[in-house]
Amino acid sequence: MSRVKDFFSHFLSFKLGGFAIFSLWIKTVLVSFIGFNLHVESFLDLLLILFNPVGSLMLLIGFSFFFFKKVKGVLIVLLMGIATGLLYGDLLYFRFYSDFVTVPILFQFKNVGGIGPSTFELMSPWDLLLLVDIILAGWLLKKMGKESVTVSRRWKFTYLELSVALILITIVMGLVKSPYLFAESYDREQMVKSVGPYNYHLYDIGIAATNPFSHLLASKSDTETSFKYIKSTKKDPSALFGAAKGKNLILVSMESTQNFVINEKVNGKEITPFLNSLIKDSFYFSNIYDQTAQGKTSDAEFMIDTGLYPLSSGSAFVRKPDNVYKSLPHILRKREDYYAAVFHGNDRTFWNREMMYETLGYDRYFSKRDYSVTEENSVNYGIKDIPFFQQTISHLEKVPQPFYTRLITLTNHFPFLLEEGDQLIDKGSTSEDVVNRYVTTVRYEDEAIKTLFENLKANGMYKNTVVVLYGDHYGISEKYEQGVFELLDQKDTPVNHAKLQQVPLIIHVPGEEARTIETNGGEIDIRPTILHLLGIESKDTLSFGHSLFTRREDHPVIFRDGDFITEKYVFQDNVCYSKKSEEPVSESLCEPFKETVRKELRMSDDILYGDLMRFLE
Ligand code: GP9
Ligand code: MN
Repeated sequence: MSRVKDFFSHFLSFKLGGFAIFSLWIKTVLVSFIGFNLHVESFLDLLLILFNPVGSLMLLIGFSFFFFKKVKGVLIVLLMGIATGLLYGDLLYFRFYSDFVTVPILFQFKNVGGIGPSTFELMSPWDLLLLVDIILAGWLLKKMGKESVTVSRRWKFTYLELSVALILITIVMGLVKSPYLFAESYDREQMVKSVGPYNYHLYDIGIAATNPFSHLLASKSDTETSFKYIKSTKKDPSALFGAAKGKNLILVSMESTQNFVINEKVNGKEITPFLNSLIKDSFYFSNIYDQTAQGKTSDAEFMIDTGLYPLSSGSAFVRKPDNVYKSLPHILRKREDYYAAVFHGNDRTFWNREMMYETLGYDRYFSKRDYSVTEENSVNYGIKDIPFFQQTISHLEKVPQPFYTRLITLTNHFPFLLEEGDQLIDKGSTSEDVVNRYVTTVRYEDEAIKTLFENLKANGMYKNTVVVLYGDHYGISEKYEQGVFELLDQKDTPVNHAKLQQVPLIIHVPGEEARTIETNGGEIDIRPTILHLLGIESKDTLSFGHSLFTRREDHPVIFRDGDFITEKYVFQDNVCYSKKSEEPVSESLCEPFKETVRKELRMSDDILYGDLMRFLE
């Protein structure tokens, strides 16, 4: 009892420290609710958000006296600055990405640059309020002059014990709320909501530091469970198995292209007239979802080439270029002696492509240095799509056949810039300028793809070539989505938001009859679909996804943050919605799929972190 009394009498004299903890707590809670827009589904959620920063903030401010006899006021102000800086960094990152930063992301900035648009654009004058308490603390410190609190060893220990106990209670409460909190640590919103932003960062740092050990500890026996599971999900081939055997393959990665542009008009004009006409002569998969994570374009490439899910944090291209992969180039070379190449007008190091393409087994990477890139033929990130395709064709003509190639477009990239002369359609007239511009860059990309087909017809390759066109990921982030809803005349609902994450997938096999295939699927299914058409059984690889010609509707489309979509339901931010009514429904309806989601993400991560493919023949 005397210990408690002693603690409180000390704490009362710990004025500046108490103020710091209190004000930082208020700020963190406000930023969590307003800035991170954390969804509160239950009373426990509310309690968690209110409670979870306390222990870590106490611990942080404790560093103003843990190693000293007296409390160091200046350190308190400094620590307030650090905590506020961290919180503000998180806030800016969240405003752009609707996500929380991870350690690997910080390391990948050298490959991809930091936050895309100018950081200033993400700031608001209201943000200055975050400084008010620090200024006040500085003023208090000045007023206190030489006045300082002496702290006993005993008080230090009690304080430390209390802080750690509060952190532990936070974690236990988090686990009560979500028993799979750590198994699902890829769900960063759930993590931040449960343990708070500061503990989340500590956990993330811990994971990043211990990841290398998975590689050391892995052995061949670790591949068995995954093999068993993957084999159990295989289905019999369809009649189209081998329909494109031996043909050349061209994959076109359509930058930031979402499915909503297909058959959509602005001022009476189609946004994608060429793709719309191509669909009438191709397999069009109309319910394919973007499954990429922080690795964006490279994640889409990664899924297609390896059949693995992307990493939950950072890009696998940047983080795992030294692994062994049973990639498409390797498989196609071994079975059918295909030549593999990638064409892209950007720097070789972007997304660590140069290194990763070698690992994936590409024979050649035609990058910026193989193109004539001038100021006139460039915009935004680099060479415009029309000159890009024109120059690609002459490279392609020299490549040995049969080939497996990927052509990566670039013009339709945020912030969607294009000179007037290249704008072939009116800008949109929504309240979001980003969306209005997006329409014009997509229209330009469509024109560029048309030139690709014209060239393939002109040089005779067309008849013997399968062209797979896919949107790599969303272009309009949640921040600007309102504009899309205006364009489509839709309501901003969770289910509509989920549907906006669809990307177009068109597979053009010359001579095959057109078909629109409405099966739900994702980018992870592109590889097995291609292998299916080429007539190659891929039973000996550790990879996920299903041929879209035979994919079963009871298999969920899995997103990297643990969300998923099934035939009838959308599971998003831990809420189960009915696709039909667009309303939340009982969680038990989504429950049966969760085990599959956890299992696949976990296995895919184990394969990547343990580099398990090195154990396969
Ligand atoms: C850059 C291009 C765009 O080379 O792939 O990258 P993104 O930002 O879309 O991942
Ligand atoms: Mn991209």
